[in-house]
Amino acid sequence: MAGTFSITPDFLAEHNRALRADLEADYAHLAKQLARAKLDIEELTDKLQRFALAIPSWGVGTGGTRFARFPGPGEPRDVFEKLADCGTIQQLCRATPAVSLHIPWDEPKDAGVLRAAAEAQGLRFDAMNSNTFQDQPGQKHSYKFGSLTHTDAAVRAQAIAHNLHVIELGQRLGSTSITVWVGDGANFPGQANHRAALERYLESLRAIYRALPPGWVMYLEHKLYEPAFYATVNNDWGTSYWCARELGPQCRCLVDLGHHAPNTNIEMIVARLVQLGKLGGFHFNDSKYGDDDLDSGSINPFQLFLVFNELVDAAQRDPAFAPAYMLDQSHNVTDPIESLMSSAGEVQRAFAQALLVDRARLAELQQQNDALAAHRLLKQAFQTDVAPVLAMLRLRAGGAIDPLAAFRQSGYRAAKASERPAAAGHGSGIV
Ligand code: AFD
Ligand code: MN
Ligand code: MN
Repeated sequence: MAGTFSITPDFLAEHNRALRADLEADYAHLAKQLARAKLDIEELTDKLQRFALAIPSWGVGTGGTRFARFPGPGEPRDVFEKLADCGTIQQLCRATPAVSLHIPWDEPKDAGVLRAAAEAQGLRFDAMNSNTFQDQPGQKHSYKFGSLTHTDAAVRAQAIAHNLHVIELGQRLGSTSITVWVGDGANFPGQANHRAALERYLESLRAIYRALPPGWVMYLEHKLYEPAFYATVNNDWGTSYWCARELGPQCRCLVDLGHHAPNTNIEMIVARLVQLGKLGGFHFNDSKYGDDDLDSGSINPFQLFLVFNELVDAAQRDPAFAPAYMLDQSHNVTDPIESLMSSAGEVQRAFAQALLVDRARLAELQQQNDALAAHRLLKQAFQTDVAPVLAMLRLRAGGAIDPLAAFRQSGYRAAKASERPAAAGHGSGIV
């Protein structure tokens, strides 16, 4: 169960007292700057207030690579300790009120107890994640050669049954969606029949889709490669779109920023999926070479901005447009809580900057084919320092003006290190 240390409201108030005057001055300055462009800072702050990002339960532990994992002190050892860390992130950042669970890693003994523990932390459960990319103790069939697409119907049935269990558990936890990502694919040309594997994938997905309760959404997460290095069954957005369309209205596509070839124009994929009515949600992270799972905004913040530029455009055309936002990162060399807080801020920042784009003016410039002026318009929004808005949001919502500094000063990690002596064998490895 969760330990006893938690950051107190008094500590937070003290932290904020020291930074408040500077923040107010910066906020007032930005308000003037934005007013010159006919933008109301309070309107911007209000729109951002409604932005929510889910934390992946597996993100609060140290990740790892195929080579090694270097655990940090005080890592959570079970789902309750993960919730405590997620609650702390939300306490300081006020942008992450939801947690995305991975089953069976987070399988609870009693769903009601887990749900109550989340509520006590001010958290709700976002998308449930099924796991058929590794074998679980005691399972009858191995996923070594695939799960939902396996050549043996008995293996497929086992993988389908797992997904049905995850949906049923999610219902008891108050979740309303499931994300299906499988590692199924091939390492050798000739190993698999590409068409037959995709047919089996769709057939298995149909069985899961039929079990979706009303109001639930199933997200399909495509991935170019890894763990299969020659071919992956759901390898790109086109395949993902086709499957989602075949399945029906309760199925949509999820875009993980790391699951594309280098230099792919991801914002265009986002625009296409929006246009086709199948954009479901995101896994935010950043990458340099592949599925690196680096911290959001650490490598290519402009790309993140351009993704949000499409999302803001979509929301303007359709006010009901509401994709699910989640972080999906692997923290190998940082304190995971710090990385998740910093990344939540980066995603919020990209959204805030995208909200600054004068869309009517942009449309005019596009109509006139004024390429440079149109580009400058986007750049101006991207280069605006919106940090005071993000900090003010946190302050007003009861969070920390500077979450990282507050976290470091609070002694949270040291307290958890003594409350949570390391448990052997925990951890998710590559995420
Ligand atoms: C994978 C995918 C997917 C999955 C996760 C598991 O991004 O989101 O749930 O990692 O760790 O690469
Ligand atoms: Mn992902
Ligand atoms: Mn990934």
